[in-house]
Amino acid sequence: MSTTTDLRRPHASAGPNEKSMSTKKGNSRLAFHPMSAPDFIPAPLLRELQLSRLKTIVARAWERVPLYRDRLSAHSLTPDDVRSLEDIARLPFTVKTDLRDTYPFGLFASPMEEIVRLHASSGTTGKPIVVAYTQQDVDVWTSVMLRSFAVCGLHHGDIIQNAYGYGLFTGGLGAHYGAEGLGATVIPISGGNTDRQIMVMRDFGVTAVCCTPSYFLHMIERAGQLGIDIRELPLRVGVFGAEPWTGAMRERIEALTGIRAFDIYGLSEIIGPGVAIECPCQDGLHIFEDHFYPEIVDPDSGAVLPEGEEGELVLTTLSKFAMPMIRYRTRDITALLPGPCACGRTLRRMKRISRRSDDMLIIRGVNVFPSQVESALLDVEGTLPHYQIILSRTQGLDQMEVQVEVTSETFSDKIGALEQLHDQIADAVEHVLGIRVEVTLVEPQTIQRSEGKAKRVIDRRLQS
Ligand code: DLL
Repeated sequence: MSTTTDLRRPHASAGPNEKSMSTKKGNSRLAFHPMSAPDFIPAPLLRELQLSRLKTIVARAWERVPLYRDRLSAHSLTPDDVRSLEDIARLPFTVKTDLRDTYPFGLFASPMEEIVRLHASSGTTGKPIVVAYTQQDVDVWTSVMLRSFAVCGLHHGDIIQNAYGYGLFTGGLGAHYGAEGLGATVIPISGGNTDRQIMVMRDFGVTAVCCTPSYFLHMIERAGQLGIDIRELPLRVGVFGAEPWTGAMRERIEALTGIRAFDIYGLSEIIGPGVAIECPCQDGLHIFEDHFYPEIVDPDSGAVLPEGEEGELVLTTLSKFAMPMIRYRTRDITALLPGPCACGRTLRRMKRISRRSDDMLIIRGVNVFPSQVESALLDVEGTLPHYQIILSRTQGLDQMEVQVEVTSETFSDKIGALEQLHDQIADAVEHVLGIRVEVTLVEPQTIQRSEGKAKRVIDRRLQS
């Protein structure tokens, strides 16, 4: 198949809804980047490309990684059993503990001389997981990040403040290479030192910022304290990800700053950021399916679910050489959205990820996700969406407390107003969760700010 020629010829223009790229801060230029051509690849061609890449990657994993060979053999499979894309459902899953059990290099399919980069992601417990890249893998990563930025309407001439952490975390370097590949000007500021972030944003004429949504919220707040209104700055795009955030949080961010806020998704095991990105239609995230094959499975049975149904995202890397991942269980809950997107991209979309299957808290028998609390809080005026969930256990019974920061104006109001706000929040949370939980209003600036992924839950149940 002559994919190269086809992939490089854009056969569709940026879709009709892309005019919605105009923000209060003016229009984005919609130059088409040639690297974005695969975003518009016709579905039959894409399926052909995926199958040929899948065959190659399964054969590579079989030949070079004992864990994959053993697992396929245990299912009486060989790479020759992959004859169609549907056959992927016959392959065994890979899970996070496989990376831990083979720590540090047991899943590598390339010799160290061919590996040009290692990243690692620390879990809450135990050893980190280590991921590897050949030069070709880094190039693929750069290309999907470049395409992600292009989808957000960024191009050369943009000044991108990259406040994702640089280091073992994939966010910093992933975004960095993609932005440079695009020809934009990158400011590799990394996370932290919020006052300096705001000074740079203002003084350098930054047009786009990359960081976690919770950190951007903190920047907005700090800018306000420093007397800087982000609406007055040239900033027009935010590329936010690495943690769950709700649609309501996006609306709040956009309303406070006048920028367009895009959701970007990825995970170290698959490549880092750049697995999927929202387009200006803001109706789901397009998955870069030419490199990552998505399935949705029932988190309990592992059965593949039909399009539109919510379940656990399973991803297979189609082009990763150093560390192929076959049917990796992400634990992230989403659904593949049916139908084409108005933007004209043919890449399938997934719903934004609001939760992980392992984020679920069970409080007095009721399933609770932190994102449900966030959406309830965003419905109530007078709070900042800075919150934390504290779990404890009294006499064997689980207790959940939601600590919520109120705005300084509300805090200085009369006691009566605070009581009213407290009851409003308690009602809103009860409405969403179905159980009454303790709500505590706390003074502005009391909940610790994150410079990366926010820590929403403090679980003291085992200490109580
Ligand atoms: O967080 C990679 C990344 C960096 C993505 C910068 C986006 C931007 P990990 O540290 O391995 O990698 O964490 C991956 O973070 O399985 C999700 O649970 C969560 N996550 C990442 N992006 C999103 C998002 C990076 N947009 C884990 N929405 C994933 C919700 C997200 N959760």
